[in-house]
Amino acid sequence: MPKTVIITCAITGAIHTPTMSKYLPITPGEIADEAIAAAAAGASIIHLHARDPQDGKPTAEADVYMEFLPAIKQSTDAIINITTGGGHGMSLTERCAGALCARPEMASLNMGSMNFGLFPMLNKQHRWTYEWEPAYLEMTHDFIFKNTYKDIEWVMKELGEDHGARFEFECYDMGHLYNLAHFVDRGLVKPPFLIQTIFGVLGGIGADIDNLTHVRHIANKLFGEPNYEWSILATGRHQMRFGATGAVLGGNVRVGLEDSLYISKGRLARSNAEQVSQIKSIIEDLSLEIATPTETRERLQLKGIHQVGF
Ligand code: KMH
Ligand code: ZN
Repeated sequence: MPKTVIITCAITGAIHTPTMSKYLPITPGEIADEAIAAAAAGASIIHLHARDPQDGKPTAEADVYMEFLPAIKQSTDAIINITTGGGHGMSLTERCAGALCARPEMASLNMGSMNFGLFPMLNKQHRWTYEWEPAYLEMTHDFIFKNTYKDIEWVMKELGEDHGARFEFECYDMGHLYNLAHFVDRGLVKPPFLIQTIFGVLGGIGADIDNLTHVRHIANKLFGEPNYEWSILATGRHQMRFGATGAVLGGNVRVGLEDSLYISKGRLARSNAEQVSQIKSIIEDLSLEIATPTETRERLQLKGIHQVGF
């Protein structure tokens, strides 16, 4: 029997800006509503960032996270996964402030330093609602998303060892898989690993299906099932095609407005739940089943909803 497919939904992220889509959730209330609806639609993991409620800029304020986390916990049994990637331009401690305060079951962990180019999106828009938006995108022309070995070790210690969080290992390129294997060799992280392989970020591996199969092949060699759960996310228009192909190849899938604002060519997704419903029906049309939060917790050996700090 094929395994059930774990759907992660990344609700708002720090890549898109408010002018790009009126459906991008900004305020704590919007983020909570979108997360609850995505969970009801079939997502068992909810990946979260926070935004300044006034202007939608990614924020590091733990207080803002605390305005939406309890509501999501009360209304769903989905697993809450908090970013340690934060927003572009934040320091590592700023990036981790929400996760350190909330001590979630899961947190993201970015597996290498890299270029992370958002500036091509400047060409898609001519009028911006907020001044920070074009400046934020432009800044990525000369920006390194810094995740040194020391940074990664710090997150592993502060969140993993000290608070029992398990990680969504964000791997944007082949080298990131080898970085994870290095930490496994040193005994700093233990299986099972949720390895989120990411395609289509400018600065990471491209959204070519040959890369998808190659990544799977190398991950099997480095980690081998059942030591890891493979998950796939692709940006923008590649989102559903990669999700569907990944599911066929035995993977789990991430969708959400963090990664793509669209539901089909030229059509903005009206909600995160719309993307979750779409990938769920693709999965079910393939005669596969989606995982429940209970199954996901068991497979990833998570500490449980009662062990969090919110
Ligand atoms: N904010 C991006 C630079 C994560 O959540 O850990 C990367 C990111 C990944 O959002
Ligand atoms: Zn994220």
